[in-house]
Amino acid sequence: MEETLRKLFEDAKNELKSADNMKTLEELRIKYLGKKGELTKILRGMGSLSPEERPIVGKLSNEIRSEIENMLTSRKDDILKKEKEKKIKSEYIDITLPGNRIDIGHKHPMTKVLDEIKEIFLGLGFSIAEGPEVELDYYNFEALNTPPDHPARDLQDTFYITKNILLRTQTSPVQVRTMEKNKPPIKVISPGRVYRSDEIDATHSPVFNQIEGLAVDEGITMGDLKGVLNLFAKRLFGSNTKTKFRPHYFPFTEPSAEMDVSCFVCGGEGCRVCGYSGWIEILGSGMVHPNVLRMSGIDPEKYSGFAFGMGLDRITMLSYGIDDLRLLYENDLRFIKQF
Ligand code: 2NL
Repeated sequence: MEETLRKLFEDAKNELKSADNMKTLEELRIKYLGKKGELTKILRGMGSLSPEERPIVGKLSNEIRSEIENMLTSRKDDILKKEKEKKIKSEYIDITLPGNRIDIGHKHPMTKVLDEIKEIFLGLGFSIAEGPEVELDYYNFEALNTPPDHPARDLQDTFYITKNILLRTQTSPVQVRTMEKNKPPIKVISPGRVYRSDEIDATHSPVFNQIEGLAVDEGITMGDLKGVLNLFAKRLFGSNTKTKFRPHYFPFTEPSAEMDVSCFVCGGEGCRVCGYSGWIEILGSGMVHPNVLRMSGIDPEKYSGFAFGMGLDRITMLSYGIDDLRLLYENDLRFIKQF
């Protein structure tokens, strides 16, 4: 019996040594020391021992029990310590590692160009004026000296809401409202969405963006117009940019001119962007028609002004070499992310 006990002790020692988790350890405790465990099983046979042997076996079994208990405790401490180390290791954060890059958004290419243009005119003392996209026919056409038979008034081109209410086709109405409310000197630019009943293609969209400008004061001349727009072109497209003014017609300005800039891609040599002409048309402009000043309550005998208008979509496309207007409105991230 003594031998059986010693064998049990050896087995227990070996098994305990290789136990490496709490579950196994608990199973071993039950196996050896539990109520139905190995030790109890052996001690049941005590009855058959002689009175001399009994205390010896009793003592031995007690020693074995307390040895196993000690071993269990020390294994338990080891395992807990190891598990804790493992946990600490797995949760360790190296705060010196570079962080995960977060995809932050950025400005739409058209917003970038708009910001640049605003900055240029703000620097020249212009303020920014905004107004409604749903306008009265009066502000969009009538106050702008646009005769009823002018092609711009074609019902086909304009989104009319009622006979007198429409979606603005230009941002001039904002400037008319500015003239009505303010005395000269007036220097404003009016960026904003405008609408035309166009079929969508690579260069047309029923909604697009325009920036207009207006300066009214005593003694404003075509020289001021050219000076301001020259400087604008150099700031936006680079200091080597040359400008060219070609006579044109707008109902709201007289005289009127379109401005071309020397091609900022080829420098005037001729390339695909400028259609091999060396020049790119950028904006329309002119001296504000006396009728327009008068209708907004400004005396054309005392004051004069210049005005201009440009398509933000077109300028953005030219600046970034974008060949399809629809790309600016689809907001496909694969496209937008390139700017
Ligand atoms: C173009 C041409 C232009 C104006 C807009 C304007 C505004 C007032 C009075 C007179 Cl309140 N004129 N605006 C003048 C000339 C041209 O736009 O091609 N736009 C895309």
